[in-house]
Amino acid sequence: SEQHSFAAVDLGASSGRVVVGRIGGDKLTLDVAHRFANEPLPLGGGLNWNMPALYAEILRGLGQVADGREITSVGVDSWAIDYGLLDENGGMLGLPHHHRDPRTDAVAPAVTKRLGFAELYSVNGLQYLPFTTLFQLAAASSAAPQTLSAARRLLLIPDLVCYWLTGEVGAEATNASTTGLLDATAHTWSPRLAAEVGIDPGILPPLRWPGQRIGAVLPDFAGQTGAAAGTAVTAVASHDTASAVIGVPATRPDFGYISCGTWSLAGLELAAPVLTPAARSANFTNELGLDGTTRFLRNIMGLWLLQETLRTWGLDADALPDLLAAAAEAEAFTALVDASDQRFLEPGDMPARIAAYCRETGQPVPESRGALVRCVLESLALAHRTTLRRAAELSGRDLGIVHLVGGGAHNTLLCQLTADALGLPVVAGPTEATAIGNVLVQARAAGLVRDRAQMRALVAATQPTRRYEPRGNEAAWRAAADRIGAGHPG
Ligand code: ADP
Ligand code: LRH
Repeated sequence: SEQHSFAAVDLGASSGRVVVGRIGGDKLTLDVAHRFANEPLPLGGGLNWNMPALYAEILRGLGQVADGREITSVGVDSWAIDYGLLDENGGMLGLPHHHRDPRTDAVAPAVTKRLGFAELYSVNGLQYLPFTTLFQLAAASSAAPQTLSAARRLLLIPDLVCYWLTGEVGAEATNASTTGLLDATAHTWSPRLAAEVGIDPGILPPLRWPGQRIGAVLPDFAGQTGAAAGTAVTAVASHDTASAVIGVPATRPDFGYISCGTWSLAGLELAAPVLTPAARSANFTNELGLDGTTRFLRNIMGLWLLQETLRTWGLDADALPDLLAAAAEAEAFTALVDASDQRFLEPGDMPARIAAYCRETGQPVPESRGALVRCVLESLALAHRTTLRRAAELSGRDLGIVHLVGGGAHNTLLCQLTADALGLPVVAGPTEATAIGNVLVQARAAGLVRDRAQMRALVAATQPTRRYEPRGNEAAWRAAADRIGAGHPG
């Protein structure tokens, strides 16, 4: 049958890529056309995203993709929560802030106290994360009220990129669900919460849904990229985690997923949100997935711990294989940290923070680099266990298999430790599940695939994965879990 090509722009917190996915019949192939680093830019004392630089890389990537290939449409996804503001002429009011910017440190607890966590949770269903859009806006409305009152539109990162490509504004719903301003049950903006944090609800654009046509690539950009003018831009599940969950190659219903990159997002796909007091006090989030599903999950610090450790040591990713080999040789369970602890959120000296954590909790401080990396990976595996088991309990669902997707699927030690910790098989891969989920939603809009089950079957049949069996040391992992407690956030 005929093949169609789709371009996926996928911006992760540490790197971005422009990917071409080809779909036809029972085939799905993926080709990473352009990969680029995503380096935050400290500007004016804060931590910002360098959106102009990222946009230039996106244009470069789209240019390569368009070169000699017919693209049916383009879709854009990125990390969630962060946003840009447009003025009345459509100009961007400063660079978007990074969610690791400390500007929300004091504001988030104060706003939570004022509005009440139970009340907030009953509306937006979100776990407490100090950097949720609603808290960032509260911080902005006290620190930079003029900027906020000059704003005519608030656009999340993928929506901002789509605006630059097409001139059309909108708020894609899966990503809008991470702002704290979306009603988790009604799937509409909450003007009341917007007003509570000091913004004009009118700056929130109309919602749009995965699969909807956004518009056509503007002629001047078509000129720059070599893309055919008029190429369609399609709304995908623009929250990268939502796209990653679509790209999970699950073939049975009792699966849990871990989208493991800079963050580790561990949870379940459910038919409806779980807004119970138990889910709230376990700090589980209810984000919106494809077709109105709920992504019931928690944020775990993820490979950020390892990235910042390498940066502190002055090493780059080339050093990973040797470090992981040393970690595999290091003694097991000497020190463990709570990989959800907010003290690890901001950029900084991760080995020093881990050492401080160990001292505070009466554990030995990892002495070698191998021991420290072991501590990080065991702590992540433990958080994967605690989170997924809790998700199953809170939702009354069975958990029989775990899919780990994203860059973390390259980390064989982490995958094995995760299987051991959970006592369940872990299927690792695809590493580019997010780009695949992006492509699949475009393919559905073009009529090439039907539903989530068919999308996942296609991924399972076409993409390489690796299966890890648990090595059966439940007693040791239970003891480790007892040492760290339930892994509650700070
Ligand atoms: P994000 O989407 O958040 O930018 P990715 O899904 O691209 O993140 O994952 C990036 C992470 O994947 C890196 O921080 C690194 O820890 C891990 N990773 C990537 N390639 C490898 C590899 N070859 N071996 C081990 N880990 C890897
Ligand atoms: C992962 C992710 C995650 C959000 C965070 C800001 O890239 O989108 O789901 O919590 O970034």
